[in-house]
Amino acid sequence: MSEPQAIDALVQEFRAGRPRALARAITLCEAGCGAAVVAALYDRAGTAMTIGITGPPGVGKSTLCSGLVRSVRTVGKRVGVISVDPSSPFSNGALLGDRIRLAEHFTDEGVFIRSMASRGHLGGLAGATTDAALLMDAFGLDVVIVETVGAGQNEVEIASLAQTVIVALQPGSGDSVQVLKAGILEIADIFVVNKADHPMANQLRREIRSMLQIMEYRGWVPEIVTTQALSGEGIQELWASIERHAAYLNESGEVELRRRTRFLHQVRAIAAGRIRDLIERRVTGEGGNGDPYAAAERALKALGIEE
Ligand SMILES: Nc1nc2c(ncn2[C@@H]2O[C@H](COP(=O)(O)OP(=O)(O)O)[C@@H](O)[C@H]2O)c(=O)[nH]1
Ligand SMILES: [Mg+2]
Repeated sequence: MSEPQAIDALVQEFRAGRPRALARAITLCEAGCGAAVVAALYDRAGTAMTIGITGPPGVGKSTLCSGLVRSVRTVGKRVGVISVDPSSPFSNGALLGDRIRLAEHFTDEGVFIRSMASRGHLGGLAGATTDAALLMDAFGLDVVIVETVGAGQNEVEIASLAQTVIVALQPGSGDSVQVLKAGILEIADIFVVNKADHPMANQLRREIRSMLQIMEYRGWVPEIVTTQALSGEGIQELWASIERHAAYLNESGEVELRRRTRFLHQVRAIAAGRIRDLIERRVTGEGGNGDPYAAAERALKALGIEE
């Protein structure tokens, strides 16, 4: 089979609803070869509810995911989960944790679980993860949840990927204030204070609330939900909060704004990734000698980019 034929066959299987085709399509995107598949399936996407869960390692993101999956499944909807491996020294442990926490859903045909490395072809979440979320949407999954460790760039990127961003924090960790400062306040739609069985849970709630008071929100003001993900306590409230936020997005028309922002972000990431690759190849070819400004100028000129 030629490559276009193979893509056609894959797209057909995907349209027929075969989970294997979804898995293979995502693998292609991870390898940086997903453009044709995404192009063929793009018009099917746009109906899924997309939820991002971010926060420091160990706060209970995967356990929350698992609880949310349960909530979604009880109303008979199909759900996809993408766990993003931060490619850090934590990564193996984190990935294993994600899989253990989600284990009860592995045999459920209405649940599609995928772990991914965040350093894909295009770098960051913007590449393969965005494609994977889009493909799950196009596959007809009703809800897509993306779990990422809040480290650096990811927080901001998750905001352009998900309609509803959940920031999970845990009491007594001391890093909550640090986390709150690092651009999180701007992107969180819902704060989860997990591990409410911890004695400092109320203090964390207060900390978050006072931070929120400093912000000037227009429209949606982030809600704070307290959970014990392990026992399932508060998960219903979290789901209710997610639904309120979704309703707000629809009623206010902000859903369209977010969709456009996401589109722009994707286009920029894809184009920037291509340019980066081309420049890298060129500079490597030159051997990397001499004045870097002049070398950059030559590389841009070779790409036909001039100011
Ligand atoms: N005490 C307590 N532990 C929890 C709770 N939720 C999750 N955990 C535990 O916290 C640890 C990290 O959870 P995990 O979901 O893997 O965190 P992640 O790294 O943010 O995905 C696991 O041992 C969980 O069992 C909770 O509500 N209370
Ligand atoms: Mg996890």
